[in-house]
Formats: sequence, structure tokens, C-alpha cells
Amino acid sequence: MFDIPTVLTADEILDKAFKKASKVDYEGRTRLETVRETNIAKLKCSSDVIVSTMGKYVKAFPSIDRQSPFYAQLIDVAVGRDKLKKSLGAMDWCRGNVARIAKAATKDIASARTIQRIDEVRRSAYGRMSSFVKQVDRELKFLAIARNTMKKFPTVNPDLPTIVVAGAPNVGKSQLVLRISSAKPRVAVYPFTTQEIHVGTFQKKYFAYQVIDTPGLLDRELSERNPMELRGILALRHLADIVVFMFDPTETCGYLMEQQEHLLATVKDQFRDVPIIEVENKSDLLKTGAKRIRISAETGAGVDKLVDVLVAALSNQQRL
Ligand SMILES: Nc1nc2c(ncn2[C@@H]2O[C@H](COP(=O)(O)OP(=O)(O)O)[C@@H](O)[C@H]2O)c(=O)[nH]1
Ligand SMILES: [Mg+2]
Repeated sequence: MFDIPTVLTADEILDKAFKKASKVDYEGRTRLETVRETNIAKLKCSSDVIVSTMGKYVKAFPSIDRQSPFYAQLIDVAVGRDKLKKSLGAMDWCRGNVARIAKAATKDIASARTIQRIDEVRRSAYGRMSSFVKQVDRELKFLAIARNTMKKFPTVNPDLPTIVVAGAPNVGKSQLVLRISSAKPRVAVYPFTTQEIHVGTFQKKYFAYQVIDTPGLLDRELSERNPMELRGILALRHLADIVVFMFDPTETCGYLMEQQEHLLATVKDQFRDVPIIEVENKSDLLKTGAKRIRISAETGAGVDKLVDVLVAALSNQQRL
């Protein structure tokens, strides 16, 4: 989801900076001038690499304050809001110091009278620049991990009216999402589950809607989750404008209705602000007398009506 460049370690950044600087050379009229200008250019080159590399990281990481609540919560749970801010702050701190050192050393070199003195100033500046970069190695390593985590975040559109499908495994959630999506649902990874979620979209009367199948997230009791997993799952609350809770009254899914009812109760408890529509699937096999919308995701029976109900409920919400 987030397109952030690879984050190098302190040693790799220094390597890159000094290697590039080592290739710099300058032909002066005298030996002193040659050494002076070459070293000034080396300092500029190496500090530019460090300053711009770290600047690139600061720019590339999304500002958590400007994210939708869904992504803000995912970043906070999976990466850590404060740690991310602090690590990016450390980049700015380091860049500032490196630029300052290079600038001061350039001034010293410009007024130095001997080759030896010039070498001394440049070497000491390199040493101090290295030391600042090494001091943020931990933060760089943290950012590298954060980048890999955030890159894998599912791409969803937080601005689209969104239907989240919940229910026990094998009740027919994927089948439903597949059936109501206009194109093949996109497969995405969601942190905190090993299963893939499916993100579909469809249009109704010129408006687009998003429908998300959430295996591994809303298909077992939330009380079994550790607190971090739970917070990660609950990020979905910010995304879901409506939840379809799907039952399989045939129980061929492997879960008794009683267990499915209990799962619904825990989802209701955690998604208090989100309307939940209860649906019974597999009506081609069994129709119960319950007052729920009945569909067959397999044959398509009742699915159009369900979509109408969902769209009507969502457009009522938009008007509020
Ligand atoms: N007879 C029947 N089978 C269904 C229906 N919907 C899904 N299934 C079957 O139930 C199984 C689980 O469906 P799936 O969509 O993968 O369930 P999920 O785990 O909730 O995503 C599959 O074998 C489907 O073919 C239905 O309406 N009728
Ligand atoms: Mg599924």
C-alpha cells in the first residue's frame, strides 16, 4: 500500500556517501588548490548523500496524522505511532547535524594553509558525520522494518462506502463477495492474520461501493485474540459502514448455529457503532423460519435484494 523506498542501515548509508565522495576529483592550478577544492567537493558530496537519503525517508513515510482513521490505526498497532514519529525525528536531527558539520568544515578548509591541515579537517568531519549517522542506526533499522510492514498493508479505499462481511469459516463469505463484485476481488494481506482478505467493488446507480471478505479476522471469537491483534482487527471498525453477518443454518460449515450466534454477539459487542445486517446463506439447501434475509451465494438467489438493502442502508447513512 505505502510506497516507501528501502531503508539502508547506518553503515550502508556511510558506504554509499563516502564511496561516491571518493570518486570526486578536481584539477586546480596548484597542488594546494587541487587538494582544497577536491576535499570541499568530497565533503559536499558525502553530506549531500546522507542529507538527501534521510530526507527521502522522512518524506516517503506517510504522516500518520493525515491518514484516514483506518490506516492511522493500522500504522499505530502494527508499527507504533510514537516510535515512527521519533525515528523520523531522529532522521531530521541527524541530517541537520551532518549538514552543519560539512558547512563548518568547508569554511575551515577554505582558510587552511596546508595540505596536511586540509586532510585533517576533512578526516575529522568524516568522523563526526559518521558518528551522527551511527547514532541513528537503531532508528534506521526500525524504519526498515516499518517500511516492510506498511508496504504490505491492504490497499482499500477508506472513502468508499464499505461493506464488511463477517461470519464463521465456510459459511459462504468469499462466495458472496465474489458474486456481488463487478470484477474479481483483489487479494490482499492484512496484518494479524495469515489468511488473505478479498476486496471487491461494485457500482449501483453510478455510485461505487467496496465489499470486504475478512477471513481470519471476524470469523472467530474476538475474546481469543491478544490485545494487539484485537486492536488491529478493530481498525476495520473505521472502515466498515455496514457489516453483513452471515449464518449458515445448514451447519455444513462445521459450526453449530449456537456457535455462530455467539460469534455474532461478540462482533456486535465490538462493532457497536456499525449497523449489522444478518443474513442466512445456503438457502438452496435449507430455509429456516428466522426473520433474516435469506440468500444463496451459490445460486445467486436473494443476492440482488440483499445488495438493494445494503445500498439503501448506506445511502441513508451518507445523508446523515
Ligand atoms: N449449497 C451452497 N453452498 C454454498 C453456498 N455458499 C457457499 N457455499 C459453499 O460453502 C463452502 C464455503 O464457502 P466460502 O465462500 O469459501 O466460505 P467462507 O469461508 O465463509 O469464505 C464452499 O464449498 C462453497 O461452495 C450456498 O449458498 N449454497
Ligand atoms: Mg473465505
